[in-house]
Amino acid sequence: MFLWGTATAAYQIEGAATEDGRGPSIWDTFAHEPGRTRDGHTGDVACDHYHRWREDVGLMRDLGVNAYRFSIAWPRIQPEGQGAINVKGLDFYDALVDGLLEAGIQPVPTLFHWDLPQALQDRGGWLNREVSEHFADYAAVVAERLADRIPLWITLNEPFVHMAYGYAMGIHAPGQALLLDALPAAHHQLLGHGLAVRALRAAGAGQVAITNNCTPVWPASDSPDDLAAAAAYDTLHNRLFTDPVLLGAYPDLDAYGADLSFVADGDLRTISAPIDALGINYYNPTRIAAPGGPGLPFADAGITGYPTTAFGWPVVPAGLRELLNTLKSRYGAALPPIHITENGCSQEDVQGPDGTVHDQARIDYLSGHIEATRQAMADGVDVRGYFVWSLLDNFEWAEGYHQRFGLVHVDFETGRRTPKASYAWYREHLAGR
Ligand code: IFM
Repeated sequence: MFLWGTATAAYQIEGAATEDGRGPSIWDTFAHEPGRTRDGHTGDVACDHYHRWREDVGLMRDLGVNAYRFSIAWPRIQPEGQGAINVKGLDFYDALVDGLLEAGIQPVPTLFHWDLPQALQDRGGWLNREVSEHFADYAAVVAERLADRIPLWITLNEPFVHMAYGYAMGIHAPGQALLLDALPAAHHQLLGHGLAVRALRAAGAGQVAITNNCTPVWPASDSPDDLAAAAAYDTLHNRLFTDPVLLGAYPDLDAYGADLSFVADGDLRTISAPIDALGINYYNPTRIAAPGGPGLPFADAGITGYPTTAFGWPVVPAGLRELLNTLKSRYGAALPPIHITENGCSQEDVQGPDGTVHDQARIDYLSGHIEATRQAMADGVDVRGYFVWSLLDNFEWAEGYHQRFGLVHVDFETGRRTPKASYAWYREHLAGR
């Protein structure tokens, strides 16, 4: 059965940041530091999904999706990131999973969507190899409770973005700007993934996947310098997180002069434990030129000539077909079935007098990308699912509540949910299948 779903993440929607024993995460800390997020927004309340989850499951049931990708907040399960288990945290997700199944919706949990327990950050976060082992222990705790009802697990969400924005550039939590010294945070996330795959299997989990955020990389010209820069960027953004998982080897990182001494014997064997699916989050391609000076071996050349989202991201549905075909040719038989675990756009949504948002641009975005997925499947790419980002308008990280991605409008003062025109469009699309 093809999975048609929506996706969310814990810190972006749950709120209830200090309730029922939840410990602080790096995002609680970061968002409360002055100047870190736009207008000082935090996820303290967010969409209040922790209290309103039944209503949200009802919205999905009426929408007609057969799957829901959500994330589990590690600090709800282990407030200190290791050791003591908070049973109320497990109870919350247990009830959510049962509620979804009763509504005919397959639960697809992600174990880590960036909300690392602060106590582990205090020990270095993902720069510390030990965190990989704590992650596997946490995965086992969750799976022991839920594995009997979960068809598909996702270990990590977008380890590239977490490393690049969180550890290299300081735009996301934990707010470190280490540039290439952030690379151990890539390796330890991947090691955590591999150890978690083992732990999930031992706990009787069904299918296991990892979700990467991938981008087709377009060289700004055919000049050898631009081609080399594009290859270097492709290595950092795409291959660094997928080659070790699917091929058991890091790509050539010479362009970065990287010192990989943090890779221990046996790590790549652990990281490349077989997985059942690859999650792909696609938003847009990236155009890359040679750098104008010293520093990183690439420069973002920007893309013009396409419509843009409220974030300014170019809307290029054909990029998704290109990406899926590139993955197929790059990894061949090593490529497992793919789920598009996120795809969607922020728009300048305006509520009409009746409360409805007529978000035609979002409808165009989604229909274009679903068509691109269909074309890639016709090309021979094995795609098994498509999840819209996002069910609800939510906390968009450093942008706070300013970027709205939802099929459902959320009034962040009252928590009121109002389905948008795109919700009605997706419902019709699903009903037609
Ligand atoms: O909101 C994020 C999500 O958490 C991860 N993928 C991209 C989305 C839009 O920026």
